Amino acid sequence: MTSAEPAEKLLIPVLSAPWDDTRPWTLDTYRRHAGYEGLRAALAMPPDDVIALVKDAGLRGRGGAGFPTGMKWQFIPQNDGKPHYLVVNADESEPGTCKDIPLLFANPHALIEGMIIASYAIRCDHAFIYLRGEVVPVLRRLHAAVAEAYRAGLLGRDILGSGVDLDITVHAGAGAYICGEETALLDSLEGRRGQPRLRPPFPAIAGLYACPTVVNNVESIASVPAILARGKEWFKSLGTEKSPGFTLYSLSGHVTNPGQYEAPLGITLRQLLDVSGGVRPGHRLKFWTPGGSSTPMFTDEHLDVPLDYEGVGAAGSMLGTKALQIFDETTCVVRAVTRWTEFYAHESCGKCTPCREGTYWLVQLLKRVEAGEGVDGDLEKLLDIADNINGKSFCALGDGAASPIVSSLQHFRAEYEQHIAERRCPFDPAASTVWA
Ligand code: L3W
Ligand code: SF4
Repeated sequence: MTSAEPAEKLLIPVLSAPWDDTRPWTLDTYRRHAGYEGLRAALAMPPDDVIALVKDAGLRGRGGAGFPTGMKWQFIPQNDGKPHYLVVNADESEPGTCKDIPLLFANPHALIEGMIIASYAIRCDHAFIYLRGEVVPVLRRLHAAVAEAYRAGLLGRDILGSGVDLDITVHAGAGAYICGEETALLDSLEGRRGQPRLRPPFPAIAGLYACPTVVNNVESIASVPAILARGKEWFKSLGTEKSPGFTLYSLSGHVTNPGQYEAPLGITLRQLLDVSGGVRPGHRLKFWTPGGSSTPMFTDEHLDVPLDYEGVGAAGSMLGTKALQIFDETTCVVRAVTRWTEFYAHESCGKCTPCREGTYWLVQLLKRVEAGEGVDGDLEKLLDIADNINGKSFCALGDGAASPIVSSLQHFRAEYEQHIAERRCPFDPAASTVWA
């Protein structure tokens, strides 16, 4: 993949292929796009071969951490006499991340087909979708698609005459970001307050109701049918050697055409901006996140970083959820980081002291710097608090809260200092359309 290729050739619609078709959420439309062919291929193979295929294809988790999906499935013990569960993490809430919800709204059968395949592979007969509770239209659509799949003999007893059984329960969360952390999600699904559990044991050993459980992101599971239908070599021909395949990038903020762009892993922001019409007219890129606000920010120096797990990691950040939030030169970085930090302070579950107390103090300091009331030493205090959260919190939310502060001070320390020295914010808030 090179910048010399025409922009539109860089896109590869797989999950998004039916999105512009008539009523793409229906079974009929999904079938017109080869829907449920991957399932037929899977049911013709022994379950272990399905796991091996997904592992050999190199599919990596699309929820943020990039953990190999097939390997996670392989961790499920066999012949242990316990029920096995599949839980799909559809609690998409990371700031800037908008790929699972649009995928579910437009194409719910891709997830359902993937869930049947994954459940068959790990020998599970009851799977769950934990959906972000605020998105009621998606909840309704998922319920309708699951009901349609039952009517078509794709769920329930003896799926397509294979002897395989599967029930799917759709569960709506109650609006807490922390319930996107896999063990907090499991607690919430069990009816308890959603707070992270100590790991290990990982859910693969003791997950839902203390039974072996695979927790996968929506996009990870929805990507499986195409691998079964088209083969692992096709999948590996896309992307990079260590990050193969296609994926959904969400572009938001100061771009001409925000939205979801499906492309091979390893594409660059420069190429995605070419496809999406670029930064809004008359403006230039100032900073951006490669994977949501939890991932260290990049600047215009990082336009050619390959957006795969290794490329982004080598450049000092994380691919995360592939949420590319774009900010132009009208954006005050202190203001942006303050808004994100308020989010983390609000969403901190309170279980551990570094995050519960630290995020509160970060907000107090940031707000006073933003308001032009900062004093000498505030930036050192910010870094000190961030250092006491990072790597010392119970779960990744704490690290995510520290990340924008550390990276923004690394790239834009002079802008913070200007707020303190001039005792005011040097930016016009009305000029930036993002942070109203
Ligand atoms: C069995 C082992 N399983 C690891 C499994 C583990 C999990 C997966 C990845 O955080 C990141 C975070 C956010 N035996 C295992 C094992 N596993 N070792 O592999 O685990 P881990 O700990 O590397 O990551 P995590 O705790 O799942 C996810 C980042 O994603 N993020 C934001 C995410 C937000 C969303 C959203 O809104 N949809 O996903 C952004 O960067 O910071 O680093 O399943 O059980 N030995
Ligand atoms: Fe809760 Fe924050 Fe600690 Fe995670 S890091 S357990 S969200 S207090």
